[in-house]
Amino acid sequence: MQGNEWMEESNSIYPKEQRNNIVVKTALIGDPFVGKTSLMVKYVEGKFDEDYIQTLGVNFMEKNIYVKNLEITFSIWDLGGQKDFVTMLPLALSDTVAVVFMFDLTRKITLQNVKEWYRQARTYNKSALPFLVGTKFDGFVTLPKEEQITIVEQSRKFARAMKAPLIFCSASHSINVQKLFKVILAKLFDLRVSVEENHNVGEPLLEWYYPPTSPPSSNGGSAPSS
Ligand SMILES: Nc1nc2c(ncn2[C@@H]2O[C@H](COP(=O)(O)OP(=O)(O)OP(=O)(O)O)[C@@H](O)[C@H]2O)c(=O)[nH]1
Ligand SMILES: [Mg+2]
Repeated sequence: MQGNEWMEESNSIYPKEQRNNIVVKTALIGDPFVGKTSLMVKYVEGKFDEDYIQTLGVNFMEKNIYVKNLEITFSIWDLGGQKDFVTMLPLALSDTVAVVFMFDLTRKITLQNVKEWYRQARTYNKSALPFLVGTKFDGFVTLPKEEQITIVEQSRKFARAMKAPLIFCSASHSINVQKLFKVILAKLFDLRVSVEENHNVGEPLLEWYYPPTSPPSSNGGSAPSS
């Protein structure tokens, strides 16, 4: 599928009555301050705010995508990372089809903590597809090279264990935000999309084939058949 076949609401050429709607509930999970709310707001509203407003409980936002006459409503559920809100995991995860486990690329502990988030999430939802997302790539590139390499290796290890695509992004610098949601749809619906992988350390990683295959062809990646 070519990128220009994905459209935002204002561009839909199909009248509402001719569209089929499908809701894709996606949950954003991870430690406080990793940038869950920022990613959601950036994707839905295209905005970024440097100020931190802690999420109390669970928030959600919606965004429509059009693929031909199919209307896909992303229903994005953003759970506050403070331990107290773990009681709301069942709500965030009920009927969820994709879980994005998020960590801050500049704070290693937040990656270690993904293990516990994953364990908890799996007790409430065993079927949702997992995704591993490293945030604040703009800060990550300022770290010493050796540290970047360690973080890349550790995050690949986690992604392999979770059988999850691995994506580094930055909400502040608009890196891989749209692509993350494209990859989610591609994995969920086994679609071919024009999202190329990136395996280069020091660049925003985008490794979404699982199990890993040979490097993507020059005309872009395609979804695996399994
Ligand atoms: N430099 C940089 N800062 C970011 C990025 N994404 C988020 N931030 C900042 O990180 C802080 C925390 O972001 P939030 O999105 O509120 O974090 P959260 O994960 O929702 O936090 P909780 O609601 O407490 O769970 C804010 O000050 C954001 O501006 C990014 O890509 N780059
Ligand atoms: Mg938040």
